[in-house]
Amino acid sequence: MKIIHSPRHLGHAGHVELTHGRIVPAFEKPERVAMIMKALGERRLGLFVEPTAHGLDPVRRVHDTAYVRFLATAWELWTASGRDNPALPSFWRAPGMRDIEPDYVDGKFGFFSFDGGCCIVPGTWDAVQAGADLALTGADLISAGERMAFALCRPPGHHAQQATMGGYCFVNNAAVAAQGLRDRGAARVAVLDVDYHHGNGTQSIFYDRADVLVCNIHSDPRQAYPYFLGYADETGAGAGEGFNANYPLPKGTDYAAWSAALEAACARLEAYAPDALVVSLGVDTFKGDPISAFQLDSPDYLRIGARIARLGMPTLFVMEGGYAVDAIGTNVANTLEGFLQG
Ligand code: SP5
Ligand code: ZN
Repeated sequence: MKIIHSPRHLGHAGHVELTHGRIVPAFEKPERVAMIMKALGERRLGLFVEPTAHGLDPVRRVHDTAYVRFLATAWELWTASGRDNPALPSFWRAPGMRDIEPDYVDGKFGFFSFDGGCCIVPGTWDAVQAGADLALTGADLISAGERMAFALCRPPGHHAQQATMGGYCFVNNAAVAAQGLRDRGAARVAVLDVDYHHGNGTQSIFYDRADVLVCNIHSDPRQAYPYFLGYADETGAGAGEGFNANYPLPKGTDYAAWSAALEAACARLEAYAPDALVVSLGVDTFKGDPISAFQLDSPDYLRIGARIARLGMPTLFVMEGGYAVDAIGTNVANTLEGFLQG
């Protein structure tokens, strides 16, 4: 297995988030990657490789041009407005308001975000671009015939929509990879999102398409972030009707109930028979996660990996959430080892 990584994620550091009505140090921090690399290295689970540059065209295949322009210039605009602290939005659009990108930077931050989880610091955009390159390098490997690969993306991506950042996510790495696989000749691609939080961005990007099946297992939006998407009745629209599947689960869900949802998702994936599978791998389903409320334990991730392997599909794992830093390495390594042995 190739583990695609880059030190450029380190530029996205020292940032904050809006949580519990307070500005706090971000849960999504650089140590997450260090712990994963350490566990994967110690267990000799694969070969570490760096990405090749793919530019921004493949990012624009799933994100609006104006949004990509905003991300590329956000820090520059922020400092030009006289501030040098980590940048966060304070204003958001609501239904009924105009769909016009404002000129002033604070308006742009609100226009292109849906929460206070996406803080921009000087190195954020470089880290985000590197993340997209990791995902695309993973797509290259799978297209070239590898059975599996792991793109160790940071920051994560699955909450990022066509023109909106949120939930620590700026560019939707899994969506970039899925589209990249399509563009490399896969007729059908599936995304399986096992992060604790619903992957609203990935769902939204592919919602009206039949060529990318999106399956999400996550905490019920009635109780959990991102609150406004992820219900079971969201099954796709237009040509995409029937090609989105949500499995919302209550807070406190343990592996018995979680794995039943995985079984249901696997049945959908098998029926779809894609040419490639992208797994949005969040391990914030872990019982010790500081911002989540499922009850999975570390050995459960071995079973998850093995079950996904049994699908028999060329599989690209893309890193998403997981905030119990002490356990994140074990949980990610278990998932990948479970796959390799399964
Ligand atoms: C990629 C990813 O996992 N993003 C997650 C973004 C979550 N942001 C909102 C979290 C709200 C947490 N509330 C915590 C209550 C725990 N005491
Ligand atoms: Zn998450």
